[in-house]
Amino acid sequence: VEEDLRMPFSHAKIGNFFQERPKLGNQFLEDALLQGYLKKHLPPVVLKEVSQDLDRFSLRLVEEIDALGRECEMNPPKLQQYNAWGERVDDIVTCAAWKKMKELSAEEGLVAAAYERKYSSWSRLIQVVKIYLYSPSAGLFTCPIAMTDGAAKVIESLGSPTPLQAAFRHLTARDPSDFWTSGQWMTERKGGSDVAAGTETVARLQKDGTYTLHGYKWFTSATDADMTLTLGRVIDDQGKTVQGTRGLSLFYLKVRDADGNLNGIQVQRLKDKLGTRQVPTAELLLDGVKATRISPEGRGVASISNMLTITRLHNTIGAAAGMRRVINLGRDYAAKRFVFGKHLKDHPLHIQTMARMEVEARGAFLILMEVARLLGLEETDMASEQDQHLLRLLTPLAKLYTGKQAVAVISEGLESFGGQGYMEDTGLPGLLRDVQVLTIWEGTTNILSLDVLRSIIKSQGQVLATFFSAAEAKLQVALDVSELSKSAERALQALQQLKHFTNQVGKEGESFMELAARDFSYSLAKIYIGSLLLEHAAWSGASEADIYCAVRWSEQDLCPVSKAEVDGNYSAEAQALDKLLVYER
Ligand code: UCC
Ligand code: FAD
Repeated sequence: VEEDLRMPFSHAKIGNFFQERPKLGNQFLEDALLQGYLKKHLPPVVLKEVSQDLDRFSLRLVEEIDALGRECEMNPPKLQQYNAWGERVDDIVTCAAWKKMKELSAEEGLVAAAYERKYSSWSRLIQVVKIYLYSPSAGLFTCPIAMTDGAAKVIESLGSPTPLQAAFRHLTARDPSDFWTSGQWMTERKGGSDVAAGTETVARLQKDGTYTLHGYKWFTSATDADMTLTLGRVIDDQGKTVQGTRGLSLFYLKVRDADGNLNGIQVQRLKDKLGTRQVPTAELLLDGVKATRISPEGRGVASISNMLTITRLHNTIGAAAGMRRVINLGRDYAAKRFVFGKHLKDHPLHIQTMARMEVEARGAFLILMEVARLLGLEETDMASEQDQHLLRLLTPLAKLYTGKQAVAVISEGLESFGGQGYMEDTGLPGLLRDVQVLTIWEGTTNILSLDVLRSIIKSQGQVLATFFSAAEAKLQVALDVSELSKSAERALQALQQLKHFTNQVGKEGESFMELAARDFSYSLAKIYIGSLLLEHAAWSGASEADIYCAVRWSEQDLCPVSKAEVDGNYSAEAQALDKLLVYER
């Protein structure tokens, strides 16, 4: 024994110190802002019932679901194209944990809760909170959940016509044996952003009024789905189609027939991806797929936009939840890791770094709640015209802003574990791999910045006017609280700068606003999140941390578009110089 103590690294020994690992705790109970938000907004009876469910579900996450998520990561799907006898089968083989995720998603009502409307206008927000807790443990099953939710929304908004009633029942089922997931097939080789120019798929009318689809879908995620919504161009007897967005219609199809055979679909290959490896994402040849047209001819994009609203909200959930998870694990680790004579949590510089991450994560959470709250109002016919305008604007805004910030925060989060943050078997690198996609799918940052402009232009400025009055009303509340008044004033100044900027726009050339779109969207997001943080901090039940967070947020440049304009970033000259800079050889 004595010799062992003297020589800890001899023979088979590998030293006596083993770092205690970060532990996943009850994510509901550990989330002060989430608890505060629910307390502030939900009626007490609803709060009590919902809190019990979220507490129970969070325990299930720790005890069961988190390990399943890890299993999905370790056992990515495979494509079995041929069977032993050489027949083409195109089976997408997923692991048992992925299948279990489907079952428990139904059991927990992760889609159903939004459509049962048990809690009236709060139903949507409560569903979103549950998925927010689930997301980082879900092994990316949140991807099919998002599309399933989006498909249910499209069907509901079409008034659940007869051929779709059964599909709606399956998408919103709580019985795992009845539950269906949906895909969302929009992207073709020529374009995922420019869907109008990129869609080559044609739809041929059949005698019975259905269609057959012929085309090639370049990205289809969670392709093990039961059904999908997709876009195609109706082709007439002369073989002619209408080009552009006016030629696109929306179709519904089942992926397999009653015997389990693929419905005119060939799975060409599975994508080899940076992240989201848990999700089967495939290239599909549509070779006479039987489908039903569910939008008027030429209204495909407008009709699928309801799906985009939902999936973009889910993207925001993924971003906010990923940030929260890495911080919660990081702060547990900081209480365990001992360096330079004290725990990491006692090194002020380390905690400053984490506090900055926390500010971003809290901002993302509040804008997520705001979109969910507004959507809940809209879905229960309780939304005013202003609420609807705000929902249209904040949906792309929240997606583009939080997606981008989540990449930065989660990257910083990995660093907070030092070398261990880079080690696959800690499970941490997957968080970073998976977050990168949030800026790309469901519309890239630039495309969504242009969508923000589209929403403003289409409403003839009403969307923007609503934004100004909503942000201002929130800031006025904070103005009356002494600890917050200076920050509220700063945010009001930023709002004034933004107003000034938008008043100038009319005088500028055509490309000016296009060049300003991203900075403009960031300014809207920063100001609105600031107003949400300040409003929350002004609540009588707010904590000292809530107040500090709101103050910190307001210290940043909340209106970057103004400074960039003064610097001439959006001029025709800058446009030419940007090109010169990028292409200099
Ligand atoms: O990427 C995918 C991933 C699947 C996985 C899901 C996971 C979710 C998160 C999970 C978290 C862990 S699926 C593919 C997603 N693809 C996109 O997002 C496409 C990106 N591109 C765009 O968004 C473009 O802006 C397009 C495709 C919408 C532009 O198309 P058009 O045809 O050029 O657009 P138009 O002409 O501007 O719009 C046509 C109509 C107009 O209505 P009308 O005709 O009444 O004036 C628009 O107002 O569609 C309406 N519209 C919208 N309405 C267009 N966008 C919207 C919108 N966002 N909301 C409401
Ligand atoms: P492009 O449009 O070629 O964009 C390239 C770059 O150009 C981007 O930075 C973009 O911001 C920029 N850009 C494009 N147009 C403009 C403009 N007008 N102004 C300024 N900048 C511009 N699609 C589906 O339909 N279903 C799915 O299930 C699905 N799953 C996916 C899963 C994964 C893992 C990934 C990575 C993608 C998936 N996609 C899916 C596709 C995804 O939606 C598209 O890749 C995305 O919308 C971008 O389209 P694109 O690839 O054609 O890029």
